[in-house]
Amino acid sequence: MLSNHKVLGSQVGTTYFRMRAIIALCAMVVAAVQAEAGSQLWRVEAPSYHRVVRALEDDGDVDVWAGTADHCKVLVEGSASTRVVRALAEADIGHSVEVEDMMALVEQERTHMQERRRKRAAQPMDWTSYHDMDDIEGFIGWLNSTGGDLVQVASPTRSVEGREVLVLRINDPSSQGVKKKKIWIEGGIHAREWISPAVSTFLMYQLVTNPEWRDLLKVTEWYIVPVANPDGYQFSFSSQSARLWRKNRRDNGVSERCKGVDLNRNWDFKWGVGASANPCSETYKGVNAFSEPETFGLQQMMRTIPDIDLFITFHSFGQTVLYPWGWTRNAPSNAMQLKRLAKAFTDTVKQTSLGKVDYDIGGSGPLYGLASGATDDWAYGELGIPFSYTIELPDQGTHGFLLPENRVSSTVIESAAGVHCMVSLLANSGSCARRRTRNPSSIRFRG
Ligand code: 0X9
Ligand code: ZN
Repeated sequence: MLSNHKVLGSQVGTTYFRMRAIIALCAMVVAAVQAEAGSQLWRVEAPSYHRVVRALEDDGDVDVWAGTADHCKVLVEGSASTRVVRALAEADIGHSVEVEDMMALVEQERTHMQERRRKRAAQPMDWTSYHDMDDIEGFIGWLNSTGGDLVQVASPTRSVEGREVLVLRINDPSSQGVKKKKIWIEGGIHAREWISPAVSTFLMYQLVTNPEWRDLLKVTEWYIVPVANPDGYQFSFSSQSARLWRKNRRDNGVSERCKGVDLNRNWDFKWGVGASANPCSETYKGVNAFSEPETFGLQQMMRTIPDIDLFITFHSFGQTVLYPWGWTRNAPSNAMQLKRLAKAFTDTVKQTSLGKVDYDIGGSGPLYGLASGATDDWAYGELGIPFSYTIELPDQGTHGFLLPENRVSSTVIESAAGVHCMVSLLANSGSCARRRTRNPSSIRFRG
């Protein structure tokens, strides 16, 4: 299955990178959770950080999907509905039902996907549809053999269910003697956010196959984790009732419904603030920081790479670039620079989408409410990576996690352009470099 003849040398733990033959994943037989009928999306007239909403979330009665300063959107299962109504009424908080039958939307998505699949030629990977772990693993195998010296594949850890958590290093060994900027990209830590692995795999594809990215590769080296939560991701493909799964697949010894740890509450930085101790909650932090093999293994590998310059984790949804901190509302010391680099992303996306896709920028704590144990805070606070972001990909809530497949290609293209600009600016090379040659037509002559 794995051979060792393409081993990365000095600065990274050598056991990590191994030539990887294309292997089919062993089909995991998963006992599907039957989501209760009657899951609804509610608008609640209080922010997500309101005491009552927080308590309901901690108890696993609601799953907070989005929010502003005056309201939030929460998913409520049929069986929890009476409890939620009572708790909101007692606190005099209004609510209304926005989506009567969430499962009907999931079913609609599935039907569309099946129709598209029937029409399309047998094609293992593309960015006009979503792909499960089999397809992604196959694609990584293909990239590894196509990319030659540019690509190395590491498997620093296995998931709870035994899947490999893969990391691709993309580096041009022919350009030596340059101090390269190091970029770590994380995708798919939340299972249901399918657009995230799509963007991460597209970035790999661009770096390896697109000549326009070659100049950037002379001055940068990349580490890309396409799916940090492979068990949860694969599970979310397994049935309609599993489509909205967020956590990993840890058996917490409670019930099928209460499986899983939120891997984005499990990193060891101010672990526990704004996260739940209840296994049934969507934001369950685990029994201790780094209790999960997925997060533990990834942090171990990240620590072996000195001086990472930029960290990005792709999530959805919300169209927002978030920078630290998430554990406090205080601004980080280099907030100005963080905002500036974030703007390179958002401006480029706006331009590439011809004005259609507009992102917000802000601190995680102030914009999304306090939540600790996320990768971005750990990367920034523990590793000292100066530029650390969570990018909440489209949309702004129309489809939410169920972003239609016909939005995949535009989203990956716009996001890749945004990342290209950020990295060009950081490495001072390429499309967004600081010292750009002036466009002669923009030079004005007097007289
Ligand atoms: O809550 C999260 O984990 C992220 N949002 S999501 O809707 N994709 O689940 C935001 C994480 C922001 N970062 C920190 N809170 N540190
Ligand atoms: Zn997420």
